[in-house]
Amino acid sequence: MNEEIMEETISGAIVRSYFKKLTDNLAIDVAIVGAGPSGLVAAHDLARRGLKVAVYESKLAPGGGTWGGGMLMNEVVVQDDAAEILAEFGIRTEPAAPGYRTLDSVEMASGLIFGARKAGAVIFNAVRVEDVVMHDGVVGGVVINWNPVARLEMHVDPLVVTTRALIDGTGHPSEIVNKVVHKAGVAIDSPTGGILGEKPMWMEDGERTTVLNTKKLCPGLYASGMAANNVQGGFRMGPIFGGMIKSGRKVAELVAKDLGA
Ligand code: 48F
Repeated sequence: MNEEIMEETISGAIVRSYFKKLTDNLAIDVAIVGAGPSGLVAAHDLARRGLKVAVYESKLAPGGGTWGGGMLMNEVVVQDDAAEILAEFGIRTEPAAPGYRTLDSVEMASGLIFGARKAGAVIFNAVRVEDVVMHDGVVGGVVINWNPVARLEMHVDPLVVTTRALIDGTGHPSEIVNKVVHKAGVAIDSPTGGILGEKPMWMEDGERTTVLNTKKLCPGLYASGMAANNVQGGFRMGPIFGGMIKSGRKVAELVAKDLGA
């Protein structure tokens, strides 16, 4: 008979399975920084192709800007073609106007998270990517730490995960591209070689350019979603999410092609 007391069984189970997850993901194919809609679609698509994918999300709850809908009204809008991608996750939409559909933002966030997990991507929440690994001009990994460590400004050294491809899905601040441009001094694939900065609201143009702006920026580094738009000087678009979803799918195709998957 197992004499171990319940408290030890439960704590031991968590510690052993978490450290297995961490150990299994110290050298991965693709790291995605930010569990917003573009990052989660990319994670789903890349994991489904058999690649080893980890998503790092600094907040406790993955989902990024999906949960709050428009001004905390928990409904969002997508175009018909993006609704087809959401349907692959089992996420339901309702017709709203010609070409547009609405959906419950909580169903979208939770459906994308569960879809990425079911496809095989691992999500590390409450983990912040604070830097990148760069060898000879090639981005080759992420430097990670607990987000509470960063928020409390504790002087604690990070750990490192090596990658074959890194996707900046951090949304408006494009934090990872910022590191590569400003800290590593790399000239990226943009009109100036640097970050142009996001423009104000223009839904139609923002939606169109989010997908166009989704690209490889330098060896080993890609950007998706609002991060891609911030890098290339695209317009913001608010609570319409088709561009984000299609950007996630596009970046996955680019990465998969480069990695031969
Ligand atoms: O911003 P976000 O939802 O990413 P997205 O895929 O989608 C943008 C839309 O939500 C919205 C919009 C739609 O029209 O304009 O803004 O581009 O999610 C980005 C996630 O990245 C996390 C952050 O907490 C958020 O959940 N994040 C940001 N920096 C880091 C990070 C970091 N350094 N390490 C880990 N996670």
